[in-house]
Amino acid sequence: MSLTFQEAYQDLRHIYDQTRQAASVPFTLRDAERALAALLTTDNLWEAIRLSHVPLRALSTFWHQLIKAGLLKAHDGALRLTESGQALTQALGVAPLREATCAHCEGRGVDYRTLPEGVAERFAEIARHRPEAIQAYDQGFVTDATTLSRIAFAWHRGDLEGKAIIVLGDDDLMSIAAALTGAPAHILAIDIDERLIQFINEVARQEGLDRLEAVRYDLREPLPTAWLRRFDTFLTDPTESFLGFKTTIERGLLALRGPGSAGYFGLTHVESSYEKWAQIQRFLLDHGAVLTDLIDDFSAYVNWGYIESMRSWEWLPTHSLPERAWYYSALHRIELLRTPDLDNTAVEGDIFSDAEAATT
Ligand code: SPD
Repeated sequence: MSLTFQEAYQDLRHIYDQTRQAASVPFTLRDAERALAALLTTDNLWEAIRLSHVPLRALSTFWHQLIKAGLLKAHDGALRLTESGQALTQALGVAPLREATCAHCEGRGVDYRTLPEGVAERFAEIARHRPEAIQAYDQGFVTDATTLSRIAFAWHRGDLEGKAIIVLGDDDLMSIAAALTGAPAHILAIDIDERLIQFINEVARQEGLDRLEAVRYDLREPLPTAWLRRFDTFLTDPTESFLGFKTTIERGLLALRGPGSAGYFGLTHVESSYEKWAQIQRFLLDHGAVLTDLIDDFSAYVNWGYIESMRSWEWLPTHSLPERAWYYSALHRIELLRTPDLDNTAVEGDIFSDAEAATT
């Protein structure tokens, strides 16, 4: 079967329109192209999510439309383009993806092995005993290599040594990794989860990390006065509903001393479209923060234990548990150019879901 470009484009355009109608979240023709390229690269559903870089809400709807049109088959955790599906991609000129990730740094651009001797090993031993990730707070922690690389990156950028650090939400145990380096002046970890607070404080006591403390705090509450404009650097990896994300970043900005202070956060493709990325970037610029670094796929997440009860499970056209990491986020660094003008008020409502939320 062969198709002209015009015919193929018309078919794709129809599926794209149906997807947009059915999903009612942002989805672009470029997203459709990325999703098709991923399907040409792998037949594993989780790998297709990782490679597509398209929010799962829209991606799963697109797959369903391809299946309806006889272009894709889903079976036993596998997604395979049919002969017609392959003819469509060929006529459109879509090519399989060619990953060119650096094998040594895994694409992060920093080497955590440059951290002082023993830090990585001590961190790995401590992290073995961490609390399980729970769905109630949208937890899902990153690999040890990721946490250590975030700290190496912050050090590399001059945001660690001699600095006062605040970690907003710390299931990734960034506060512990930072403290193990001995570089920061002080580290405060805040989290709503009492299990994490106890764990971090117990580690600080046992390991003699006297510059590290953890305090229970719900980000929906105003930031306590004692933490306002006291820190040089914030580290966080927020839940990605726009409200949850904005609330976390606002608290982080409020905690920073002022111009020259820096913040780090992660943002995914799985739960955030480029429209949401743009909304976040506008918010940051409006509050005096400039984006200085963005490294996609920097953070790799360990598969959490509630895959089958996350909201996107039922969107998938075929079901099998992932066997390797599939959920990644882009590391962002921002720096303040001026003191942000922000309210420090309580936030009401659901901070864990929006139309694009997929893993909560
Ligand atoms: N729900 C499981 C994964 C949650 C990870 N939260 C952080 C997302 C990256 N900003």
